[in-house]
Amino acid sequence: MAPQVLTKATGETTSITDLQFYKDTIAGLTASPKYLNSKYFYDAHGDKLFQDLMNCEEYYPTNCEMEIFTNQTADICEALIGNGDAFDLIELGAGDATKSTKLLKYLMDNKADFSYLPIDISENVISYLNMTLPVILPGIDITGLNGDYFDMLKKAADISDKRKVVMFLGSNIGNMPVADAEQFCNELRKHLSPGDMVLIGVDLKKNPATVLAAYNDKEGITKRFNINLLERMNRELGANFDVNQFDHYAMYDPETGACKSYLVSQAEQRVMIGSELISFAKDEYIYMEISQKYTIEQTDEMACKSGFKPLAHFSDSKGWFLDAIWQAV
Ligand code: AVJ
Repeated sequence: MAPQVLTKATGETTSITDLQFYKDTIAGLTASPKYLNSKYFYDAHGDKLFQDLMNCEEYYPTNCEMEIFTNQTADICEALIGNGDAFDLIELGAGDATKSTKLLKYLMDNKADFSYLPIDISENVISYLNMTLPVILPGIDITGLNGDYFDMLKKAADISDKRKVVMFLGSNIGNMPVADAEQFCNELRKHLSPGDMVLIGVDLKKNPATVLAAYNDKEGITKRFNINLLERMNRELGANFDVNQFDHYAMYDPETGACKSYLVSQAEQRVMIGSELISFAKDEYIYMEISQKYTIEQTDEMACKSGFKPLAHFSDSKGWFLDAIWQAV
């Protein structure tokens, strides 16, 4: 994207490489109540903080899904291979692909006929994968795509007409409220053909204290992860947030399965973003992220409602996380 020049109130200029980030930020911070989109957490700093989170004691989803992919690799892969027709293995939000590498290795070892197309919103992630995966998995056919999921899915369909297997792991689906998740599954189905598959990772409802602890870790990594978005605005949009004036608040509602994160203004304060003045009252919050939890039954329902048939369920030994295979009907 061509850099855009933003003139600040002071007359100084900053160049903005991501105009959509700017527009979404202003829309969210001028709304009432204020909100930001958690998809912007993942710049290079955010990627690193998420790595730290995955290694932190309370954050269980990654370990659970890793256990599933480690102990049930063959069953999962054989289901995806099906009758053996060539396929495009597309991964939405690939991250560092640690989990999918388990599957990719099995597929390579068993000479499955597939191409791997990781899609990620982070350019940083895609260039990393394009560079490192061919070293870890010599001979892998990989084409990393940097951009929005559905734009890149369209591109993937243009590249080849092979059958598609779409992976959406790590409970990334949880970053949408339920209605949006249903809408997302409908949209995903529209980009696929009958027989195509989805491998989706979903964090399950469980002891509320366990869920809350994962989003309210003692070390404060989740807090830094949220605060990083304000720092990213300072870096990329020339904003002047004093991040010490914000605290992190996480909550989990076991009835709805919604786990939400907020940043709360510790004082009455004003922030400039370009020429835009944003005022915060003391205790005013910014709604930062939802991490929705489901029951297995709810995920089956979501599949059926959006034109898929649930084919298989894979769970970890604690029953905390689900990887499901859905087939487009
Ligand atoms: C990467 C979206 C699955 O919601 O659990 C971790 C991101 N946020 N801690 C999640 C996250 C706070 C994570 N996902």
